[in-house]
Order: sequence, then C-alpha cells, then structure tokens
Amino acid sequence: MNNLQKHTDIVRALAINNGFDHCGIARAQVLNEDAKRLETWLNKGMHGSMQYMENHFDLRINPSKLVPGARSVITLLLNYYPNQQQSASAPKISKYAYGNDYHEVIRSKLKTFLLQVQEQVGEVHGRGFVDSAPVLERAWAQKAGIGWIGKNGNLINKQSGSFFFIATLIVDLELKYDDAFAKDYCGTCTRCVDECPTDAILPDKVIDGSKCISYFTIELKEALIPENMKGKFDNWMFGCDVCQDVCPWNRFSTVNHEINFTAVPEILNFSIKDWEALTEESFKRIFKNSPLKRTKFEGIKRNLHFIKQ
Ligand code: B12
Ligand code: SF4
Ligand code: SF4
Repeated sequence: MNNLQKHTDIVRALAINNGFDHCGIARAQVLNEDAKRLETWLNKGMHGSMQYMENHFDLRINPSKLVPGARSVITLLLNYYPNQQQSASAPKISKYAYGNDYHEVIRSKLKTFLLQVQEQVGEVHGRGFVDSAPVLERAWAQKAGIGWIGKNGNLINKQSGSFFFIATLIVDLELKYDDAFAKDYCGTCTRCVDECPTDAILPDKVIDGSKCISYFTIELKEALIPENMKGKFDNWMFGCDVCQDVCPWNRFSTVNHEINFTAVPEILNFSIKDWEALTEESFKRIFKNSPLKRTKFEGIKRNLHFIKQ
C-alpha cells in the first residue's frame, strides 16, 4: 500500500475512533466561487451586527493562510440530535444547545485527533477549527463529499440529515481526496422556505442572517430585538430549529452518542415562570458549561421578555 492510501486510512480510522460520525477530505485550495457568495452576502449586510464575519476575508477563503503549506482540509461531522424533548410548555431552545458547549467538546477531540495523526504518520502540521474561526465550514463539507447545501443553508447528509456540527482540520499532509458532493436532493421541496417564521430563507440557498431567529436570540448583543419581529418567534428563546425540524431528510436523524450532549434537565423542563424566577447566580451555576452562556443572563431575560409579549 502506498503512503497516500495508508495515511488516508489512518485519518479516516482516527476520525471514527474519536467519535466523529462522518469524515470527508478535500484538497486545500482557494475558494473562489464561495468568496463571491460570501462577498455578496456581506455587501448586502446579511451578517447584521456580526462584525466578526467581516474580518479575515482572505483567511476565510484560503486555507494556506491558516496553515502554511496546507494540502488537505479534513471535514468532520458530530451528531447532536438529542434523545429527549423539551416539555410542551418550555420556551424553545435549539437542540444543539441542550448539553455542554460543543466548541469545547469538539476542540478537545480535534486536539487528540491531530496528536494521534502525528504519532501515526510522522511530522504533520495542522490546526483544528470549529465554528468560531474564519473557515467556511459548510462549503468545505460539501467539497469533501459529505452532503449538499440545502435551501435552508444547512449541510445535509443523505443518510443522516443535518443535525450535525461541522469541524475542520487543515493539514500540510497530502491525502486521497473525496469527490465534491455533486447532487442536490432538495428537489421541488420548499418546506423550510415556507415555514421559516421570519422569512430569512431567500432563493439560491442564501440565508439573511440578519433576519434569522438564531441571530436575534444569540448573536445580537446588548440591543433590543426589532419591534417588527414581535409575534414571529413562535416561542423560540435561544436559537431556532424550524428549518431543520421540517426538513424531510431529518427523518433519518439518529440519537447522538456523545455523553457531553446529554440535556441539562432545566432546559427540558423549565417553564416560562421558572425562567423568570431564575437568578443570575443560579443561571451561572446551572449553565456553566452550556452554549446558553453566550447570550449571558441578560440576553436570556431579554429573549424571554420578547417572546412573552
Ligand atoms: C455566521 C453563522 C451563523 C449566522 C448566519 C447564518 C448563515 N447562514 O450564514 C446565524 C447566527 C444566523 C447562524 C444560524 C445558525 N447556525 Co450558524 N454559523 C455561522 C458561521 C459562524 C459562519 C457561516 C458563514 O460563513 N456564513 C456566510 C455565508 C455566506 O456562508 P454559509 O452560510 O456557510 O454558505 C456557504 C456555503 O453554504 C456555500 N453555498 C451557499 N450556496 C451554495 C450553493 C452551492 C451550489 C454550493 C456548492 C455552495 C453554496 O457558499 C457559502 C459561502 O461559502 C458557521 C461556522 C463557520 N465558521 O462556518 C456556523 C454554522 C454554519 N452554523 C451552524 C448551525 C448549526 C446554525 C443553526 C442551525 C443554529 C440554530 N439552531 O439556531 C442556525 C441555522 C440558520 C441557517 N438556516 O443557516 C452550523 C451548521 C451545521 C450544518 N449542518 O450545516 C455551523 C457550520 C457551525 C458548526 N461548526 O457546526 N449561523
Ligand atoms: S433557523 Fe429559524 S429563523 Fe433561521 S432560517 Fe431557519 S427557520 Fe428561519
Ligand atoms: S426542507 Fe426541503 S427544501 Fe428545505 S432543505 Fe430540507 S429538503 Fe431542502
């Protein structure tokens, strides 16, 4: 067996050993087509107040600027579909936020993964990324053959749907590359477009981030949610899953195997009254490891007040 095949087999085996559900590999290259889409999106102000999306444009479209001599972009998916549901009276929280913060869970997996690649292959330079870095993660996942970008903007895997986090490992190691995912299985379906509560899903797989409930409830900092959104949130207090819940491909979702994603009981059971009675001290204690920390206590209270009106 030649080294290329051997190294690729090692990478794929280690991805599974570290608990990732899917692994795809793409050649590291400049993302010219995606750069155009990103530029248009930014020029139209679809990032709202997420100023970090304006930063590091050149890094975001070129993996060699993140890892000198980059040869391969390894995309890894981690399932977060939960085995429990929120009670009907609970203010809605996106499924990705039921358990511990995925950034920390995945960062630690990526670190181990890279160390093991180095142990088994030899000198390899690389960096692992999840969410917060200037990496177009969905675009890389599609290029690595893992799935297609749905009309709802999400990366959808034909076998298991879209309730997955995406992580990326950029390395200066040559590997065997997967073919990009060429098909699009949305067909004539328009469920996500029809059901999005704030009409944030535009034609051609473009999502107006500045109109998405996830943006208002998580990313919008120290500001009030605009009046024209009143009555549209359908009880979503943190994030929104509507465009994924209605997607027929998510009927194939299976329950995640990550112990760290076990749901915080309060997320499942707290009623509006319980949330209202919650003190900052208890918030910090209960949600110490949770993605809910991102909005801070004040953000949760703002969102709660907004959905109650
Ligand atoms: C900013 C951001 C947001 C913003 C803006 C959303 C958006 N659509 O851009 C807000 C806060 C609204 C948001 C919401 C959500 N997000 Co978000 N978000 C991001 C972040 C940090 C950057 C995304 C970005 O670059 N946007 C700019 C636009 C232009 O890029 P894009 O949407 O990725 O689209 C690219 C490709 O899809 C491609 N593309 C688009 N059309 C086409 C067409 C063809 C033919 C092809 C080939 C490619 C293609 O081109 C674009 C440019 O490369 C990524 C993490 C990351 N670093 O990538 C997570 C990320 C995209 N988010 C994620 C998640 C889970 C969500 C939510 C589901 C959370 C929730 N439940 O509330 C929602 C879903 C909303 C939606 N329908 O998109 C996951 C997506 C997982 C998946 N299976 O796709 C990511 C990857 C985080 C992660 N590491 O897991 N998010
Ligand atoms: S997450 Fe909710 S608000 Fe955002 S695009 Fe999807 S359905 Fe619309
Ligand atoms: S709901 Fe339908 S149109 Fe939307 S992403 Fe899923 S399959 Fe595609």
